[in-house]
Amino acid sequence: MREAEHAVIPPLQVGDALLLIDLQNDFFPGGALPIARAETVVPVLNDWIEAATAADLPVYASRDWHPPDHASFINQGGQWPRHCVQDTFGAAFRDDVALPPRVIPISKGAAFDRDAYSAFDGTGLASALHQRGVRRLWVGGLALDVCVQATVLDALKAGFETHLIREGSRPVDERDGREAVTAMRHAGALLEPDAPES
Ligand code: VGL
Ligand code: ZN
Repeated sequence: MREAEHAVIPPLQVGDALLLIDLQNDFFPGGALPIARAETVVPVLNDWIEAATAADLPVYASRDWHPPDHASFINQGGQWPRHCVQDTFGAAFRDDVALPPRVIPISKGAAFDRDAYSAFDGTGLASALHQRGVRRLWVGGLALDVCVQATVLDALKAGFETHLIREGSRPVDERDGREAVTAMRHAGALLEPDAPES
């Protein structure tokens, strides 16, 4: 039997942090806004969680955290099916993601009247990271072309060296996903592992 493959993880150091985006039931197959092959990110990100925890580095996990009649829902004139409603199963972190006991959750999209794709949007995350001395961020999760993209672009704007964990993210739409990777690279994001321009 072939041994399970593990993510290749570069040496991590003080000042690094892992930022996991929206690993919530609703974004996995069977959920309200399912992303194709989302389950493939779980073993990859679990390896990263293990490495970050072993190096005593902080792990942040954002969650889409919408009120029941959120402005982003189709029935409210928005673009998305009802998803990640606060305190529902769909909004819970997927239980095979090995979040450490000291995970730092970040709730976003909780305002009734506006959406927030980025984990930095309205959360105070940039100052929290700066205060903690974080300089380099590794970002993975869902969805590559929506909340991961918005988060990575904001992280770069906030001055962090920002790495996208490519195998730890999946898009809503494949083509949008490729465009998102290009846009992130052009904005200065580094790819982990590095890959030639597509
Ligand atoms: C997301 C669509 C709507 C995401 C959140 O987490 O990427 N996508 N809300
Ligand atoms: Zn949402």
